[in-house]
Amino acid sequence: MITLYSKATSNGRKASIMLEETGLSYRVRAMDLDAREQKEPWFIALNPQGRIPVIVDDDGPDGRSATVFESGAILIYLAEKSGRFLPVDGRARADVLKWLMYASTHLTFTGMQVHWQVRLRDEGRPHDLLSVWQEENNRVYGAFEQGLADGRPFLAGDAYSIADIAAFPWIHRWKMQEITLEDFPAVGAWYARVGARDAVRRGLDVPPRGDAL
Ligand SMILES: N[C@@H](CCC(=O)N[C@@H](CS)C(=O)NCC(=O)O)C(=O)O
Repeated sequence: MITLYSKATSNGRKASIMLEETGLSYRVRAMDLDAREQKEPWFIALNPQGRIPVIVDDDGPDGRSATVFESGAILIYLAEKSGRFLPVDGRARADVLKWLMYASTHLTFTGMQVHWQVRLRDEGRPHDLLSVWQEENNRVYGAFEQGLADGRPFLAGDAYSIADIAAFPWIHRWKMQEITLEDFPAVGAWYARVGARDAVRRGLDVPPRGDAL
């Protein structure tokens, strides 16, 4: 059995969408980030950086329990465990990994900066870097637009992959990021295509969040 320690945030949702997509059996331990459960010693023992998501797989690759943190690493681990959404070799694997890394680094980091700056603004606190990060975020959306502009249905080509799962939860927050989605038509079409998947819709609400965001 896999235990997912998470909250339905953009990073947490990468893991929950993947678990829903693969059909692997899992249970959820909802984390109260406001109560700072993620900084308690028992959780730091699972992830030294004290952040969600984390999975613990009782049935790891060598038959022993395996703990995995970092959402991108979780996606690769679950892809290899299930044999789905990551080609085993060659060009197809390289195409998935390059977009997975781009989504896991630039998109994720830039999205987090915008999120924090918006939060500061909404709390009436200084948010001097909001426009800087929003500009960078637009640049990142531009890279996704360029990648999808040849009409491919998914980031790595014809097949849905963990690259799409890594990117979707952050692009799902485009309104909060104050992105004009019409400026990125290929991204908009991709977003609708991925968002229509049943497993994606289910995974967005794990653990139950109670709103559509
Ligand atoms: N690079 C990490 C980022 C994880 C992350 O920032 N998680 C956030 C929620 S989206 C978190 O746990 N925040 C609580 C905290 O920083 O204390 C990943 O991709 O898993």
